[in-house]
Amino acid sequence: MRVLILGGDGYLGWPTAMHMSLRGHEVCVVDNYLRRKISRETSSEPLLKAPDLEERASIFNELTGYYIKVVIADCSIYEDLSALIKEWQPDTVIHYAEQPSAPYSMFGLHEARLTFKNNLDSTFNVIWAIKEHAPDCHLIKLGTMGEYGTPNIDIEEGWIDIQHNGRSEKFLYPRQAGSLYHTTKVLDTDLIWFYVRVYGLRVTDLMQGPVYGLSTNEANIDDRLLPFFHYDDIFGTVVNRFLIQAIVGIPLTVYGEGGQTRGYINIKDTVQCVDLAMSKPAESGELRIMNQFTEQFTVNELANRVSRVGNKIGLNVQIQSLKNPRKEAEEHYYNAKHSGLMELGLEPHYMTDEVIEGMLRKLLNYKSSIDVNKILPRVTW
Ligand code: USQ
Repeated sequence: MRVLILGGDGYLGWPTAMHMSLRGHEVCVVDNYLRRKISRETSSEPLLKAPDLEERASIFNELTGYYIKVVIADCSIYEDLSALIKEWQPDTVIHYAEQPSAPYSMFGLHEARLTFKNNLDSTFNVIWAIKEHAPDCHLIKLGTMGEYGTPNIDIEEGWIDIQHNGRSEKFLYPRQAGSLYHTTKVLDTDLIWFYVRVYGLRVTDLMQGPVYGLSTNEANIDDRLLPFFHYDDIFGTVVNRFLIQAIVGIPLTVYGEGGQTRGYINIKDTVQCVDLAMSKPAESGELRIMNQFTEQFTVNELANRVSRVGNKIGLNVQIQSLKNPRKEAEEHYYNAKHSGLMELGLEPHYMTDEVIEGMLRKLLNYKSSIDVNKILPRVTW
């Protein structure tokens, strides 16, 4: 297949590109280095400096013989994206080209506007470019479990049947996000659903929970191919942050009561899920929504696991509750369905003690690169 990956430089985009290329697909990645730029601007650089996208692709080519085409372009500029889709005629577009951080989106007006414009414009442009130039192409879009928030009822996979005054109808599951970033994903879903209804596009929207992990099978080939690993308060997700805190001896930063429950996924499974969605595409006129996580934990459970494993291997791991910098429920009901991807054949990599130990041991090699000033939360809302 011809696969176009938007946001191909990112934490998920780059490993996906390598995976698809090694599977024999023809892969083109697009990125405008926005993530690198705003990481620098907020002093939130990743643990290891990654070569730029062209260098990454050429290292990958030297080591594997496989070729990834690189285009440096901004998906929020319609003319650029549309010309690429017209010329390249992808069978699948994987859309990761969004600003992914909740704290960044809540930093201030500039960051909020950037998130809003970038995320909505990119999604709008990809929909239009596909509709105009490749209407049969399958769009795989990364949504987030955070679109649903933490409702006091079970979370379905995207859709819910509602009975009202003796009649029934199927609707998008109600959404109530907890940050502007998450809200842009809600708006994306509505936009996509509108265009699917009107123009019969084929779309899979993957509602992903927080991702963790340093590497994938493909990135293990060489350290220069590793995805970005953020542990800062803005781009670092909670598990990756706890791992780093365990290594440098900063008490694990549990926000508030720590009863916040989320569905977590190993980065290896993100790549696997996207591959499965691509191999079994949505029908024309279908918005297929699947919840992309493999197991759910509270923040306290995560902290206890990391601390138990860290202490077992000789680290001195403490846990400390900080005043929650976010407005979110700290004790709540949470039961989210996630059978769609399992039915497609997902074989999960669960967060076992061995997996946590493996990540800690690998990160210990980079201990001297950790900047302890990047850890405590700076953004509140
Ligand atoms: N948390 C802590 N301590 C920390 C960091 C986070 O207790 O040091 C808590 C947060 O308050 C939250 C939970 O851990 O309750 C998850 O936080 P997170 O920073 O790992 O995840 P979040 O901000 O929700 O966003 C991340 C990704 C985003 C993705 C989302 C999936 O950055 O791109 O969409 O995970 S989800 O959370 O399901 O919406």
